[in-house]
Amino acid sequence: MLDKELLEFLERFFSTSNLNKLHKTYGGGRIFLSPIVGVASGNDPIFKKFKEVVGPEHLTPIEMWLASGQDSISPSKLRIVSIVLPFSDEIRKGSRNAIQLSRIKLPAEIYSLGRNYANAFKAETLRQLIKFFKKRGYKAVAGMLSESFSIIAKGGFHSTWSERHIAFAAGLGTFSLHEALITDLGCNIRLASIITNAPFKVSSRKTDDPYKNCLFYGKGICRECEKRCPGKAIDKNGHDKLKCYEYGQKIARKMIQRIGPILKPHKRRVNGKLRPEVYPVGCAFCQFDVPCMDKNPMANEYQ
Ligand code: B12
Ligand code: SF4
Ligand code: SF4
Repeated sequence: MLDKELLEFLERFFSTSNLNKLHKTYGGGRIFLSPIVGVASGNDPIFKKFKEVVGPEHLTPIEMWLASGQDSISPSKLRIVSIVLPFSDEIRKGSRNAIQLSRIKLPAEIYSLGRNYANAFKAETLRQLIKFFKKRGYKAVAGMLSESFSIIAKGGFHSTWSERHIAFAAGLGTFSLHEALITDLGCNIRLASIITNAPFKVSSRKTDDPYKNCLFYGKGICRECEKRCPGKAIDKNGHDKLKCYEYGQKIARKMIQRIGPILKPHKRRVNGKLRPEVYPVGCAFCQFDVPCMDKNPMANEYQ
């Protein structure tokens, strides 16, 4: 019953919120299509494993719950609802209009705008969900909104709450050659999550193999993401976060000159400290027009 109410609530919010709309100069259409959700249990041992595979700073759900000011509770009573936000077909089609400058390839402006507006919409979705739970007598906290959330930049990048790992725990998908999570709705998505004491049914994880949904790891074929990456950040050994970050910075410098006045600012905490506002505009060539863009290309292997 609660599961149904949650999905209806999200469906309504996604279709009515003005924050889920592009700027009118770009047609004012939807940024995200309808979401899907998965649920993990707070006592799933995988959350302890994440301290090894993400980093020791990565918080378990109970640690994030307590760090966000909630009272003590048995981890088995916590549920972590992970949400997949798929980009609209309009943005996916529009992404074919990449911009080739003399020295750099920029994503289509419509993608950069959608990616930039995504942060405000995700944050508002989580604030509305906290109210949704409160109204029904439950408590909820969102890692992304917590002061305990920080990106950790030490040589590479990780964080105290990795949405892809949370989504993996909730059975929504697996990692891949380009490192994005490939879900049933593909990899061209964004992710958010919320921790609650509401008694949701836990979703079953269809696989414990962290790379099952990628054609390269599953069948040794594809590597389309590698071909499409203008930052040379992907090869057969995986994704180079530093090269990816540096290419993204180059894009940001050029894209802000083009669409800066309609971008929204975003505040990030890095290594525990709030940084000055930034205007994220993304890149994501590796996620467009690839076999895993809007589906799980290994779905047949699950039967
Ligand atoms: C830091 C960061 C970055 C960094 C580093 C990215 C990275 N891969 O970690 C940089 C700046 C490079 C980056 C770039 C981008 N990012 Co980013 N980023 C983040 C952030 C803030 C934290 C990521 C994090 O904590 N990583 C942790 C590290 C450890 O993850 P990892 O190295 O990939 O983990 C590997 C190991 O754990 C390994 N593994 C080994 N053994 C085992 C065992 C088990 C059991 C498991 C489960 C895994 C596992 O599998 C993983 C993959 O190889 C998240 C937001 C969030 N709070 O989660 C967004 C996020 C990951 N980014 C996202 C996106 C969309 C992007 C971009 C496309 C940019 C853009 N918006 O246009 C690019 C794409 C880069 C890419 N190809 O992945 C999305 C991902 C959506 C998706 N489909 O997965 C996120 C989740 C943001 C969001 N809220 O939606 N990002
Ligand atoms: S494009 Fe192909 S190789 Fe790259 S992540 Fe997707 S399925 Fe894997
Ligand atoms: S986000 Fe851009 S630079 Fe990073 S891996 Fe994807 S295509 Fe390459």
